[in-house]
Amino acid sequence: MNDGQQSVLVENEGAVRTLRMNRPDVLNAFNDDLLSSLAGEVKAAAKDDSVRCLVIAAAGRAFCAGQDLDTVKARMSDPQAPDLGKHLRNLYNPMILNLRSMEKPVIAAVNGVAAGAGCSLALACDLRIVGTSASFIEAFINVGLVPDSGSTFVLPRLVGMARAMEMAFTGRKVAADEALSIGLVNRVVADDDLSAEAMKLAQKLANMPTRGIGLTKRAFNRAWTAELDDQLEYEAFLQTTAGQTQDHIEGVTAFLEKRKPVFTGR
Ligand code: T3D
Repeated sequence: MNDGQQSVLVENEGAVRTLRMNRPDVLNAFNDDLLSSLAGEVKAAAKDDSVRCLVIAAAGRAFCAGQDLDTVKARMSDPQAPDLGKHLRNLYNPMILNLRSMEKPVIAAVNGVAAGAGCSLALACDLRIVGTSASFIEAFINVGLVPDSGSTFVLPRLVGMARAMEMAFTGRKVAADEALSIGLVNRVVADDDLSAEAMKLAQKLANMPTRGIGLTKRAFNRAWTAELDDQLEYEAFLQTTAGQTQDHIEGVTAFLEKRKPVFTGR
């Protein structure tokens, strides 16, 4: 059910696509409609070459309160409903993998609370620019669950194992200033400036060498589990590809001609 409104609003501005979660009355909690729509739009943006930067944002006073607990309660009394693991495999996991693997930058523009899978969603993005109202809660434990949708993978890599465990064990709220100080977010701005600042960053990234950013993202993704010698070889492998892009030629030529480069993403 979509509550009679579009659960994800799709906005295009130049080569930037914004996907805005739109269930503000329940702080954008994920029912299946919101989740499958968002997952579908993430996949579409990944495939669409005209999109050179993706922004995940939200309507209303919060980013996302995670899984809709009304639907969880309903599933508890339905013997035909998928178990929690199946639900993750069917809906959340493909979306998280698409965010991590798409070869273009993804920005989370976070206002208000990002809790549970909403926190994981923000963590799965490449960069997080947040309003002063933003907060992050690994809320899973508050309902007896395990952090999912990639939180156990990304969170310790961003903030270290001790902080990640404390957040996951206690389910406490981490406010924007603390999130910045522990490396959970990239930048904090005034709430009123969030959309404009996120768009400014997105437009900048959308006009950078998209192939180069995509290959860089591939390298960082792999570095999370690689050994140094393998990673050095992988960098060399990727550089062969980057060295054959039009944007590489344009970047070098523009520098030598003392003008600003015009990157096309190819
Ligand atoms: O099978 C699977 O899918 C497993 C996957 C699980 C992944 C998960 O995400 S588990 C974690 C689920 N999320 C939570 O446990 C968070 C629950 N919400 C909260 O703790 C609080 O709402 C917040 C800390 C996020 C915000 O608090 P506050 O005081 O700012 O707002 P509020 O008053 O609690 O919420 C406002 C409304 O949104 C309220 O509705 P009402 O009373 O105005 O009609 C509240 O019920 C609703 N809401 C908030 N979160 C959820 C929600 N409704 C359904 N599900 C929610 N998660």
